[in-house]
Amino acid sequence: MTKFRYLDNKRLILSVSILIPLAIMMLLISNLNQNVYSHANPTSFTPPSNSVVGENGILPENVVIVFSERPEPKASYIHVTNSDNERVDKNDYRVNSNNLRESSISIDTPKLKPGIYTVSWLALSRDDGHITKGSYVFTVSNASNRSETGVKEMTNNDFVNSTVVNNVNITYRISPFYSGINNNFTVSLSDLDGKAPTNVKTVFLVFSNKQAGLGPISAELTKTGEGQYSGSGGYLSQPGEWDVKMIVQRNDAYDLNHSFTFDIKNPP
Ligand SMILES: [Cu+2]
Repeated sequence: MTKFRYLDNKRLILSVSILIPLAIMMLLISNLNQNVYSHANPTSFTPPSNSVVGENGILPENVVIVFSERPEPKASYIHVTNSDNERVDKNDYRVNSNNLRESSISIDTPKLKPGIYTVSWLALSRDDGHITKGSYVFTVSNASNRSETGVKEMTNNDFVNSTVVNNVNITYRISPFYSGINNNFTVSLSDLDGKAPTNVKTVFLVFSNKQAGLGPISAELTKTGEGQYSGSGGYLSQPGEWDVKMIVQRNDAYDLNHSFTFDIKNPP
């Protein structure tokens, strides 16, 4: 009995002495992988984010997304939806056998009427097992609706709100504030003494519509004046409730973060 126990202990000590360094090594390797690859992030979109297609009569037949890591085809997806949240893709998600980081889906092109389309994607990385997701929008136009007939006659329906975050006044406006069309987004920043802050690097708006399963859709605004940041796009591609996160990145200061929610309707 004692002899067996002695042997067991010896075996235990031996296995621990091998397993612990092995576990530490594996931990180090997995950390290293994370630092080098950091999830399956998209590196390119076709059609590109916020692009206008169809003006020359040519419609995109596929949506192609290239990632920084290999998406697992059984668990990853791309969905393309119109502004009524109807799928306009052919549900044939695949990964390119010649480039395992490139995934695509076919578009049912007869369904591509002029309007705003949302591409929503999810990628389970085969390289580190992490899930990433997001959305972006593109516009289908044609020669006849190029001037977006009807927009000018729309009644003024702007969404305007103000807040103070870390002693910075923030006023934000969405115009004309209808879903499924291009909206203008403006953010105005001022200190409590009314001056424009000089340490602002970038202003981002990140849009999500949980009911429709859209987002996060990220939009970087452009500086258009002292303390003025704006951009335009079809980010609010569908009606309903949207959550928006505003992130103001600053030099030598923490980000300013502000979240807001609203309900948006289709144009009348
Ligand atoms: Cu990762």
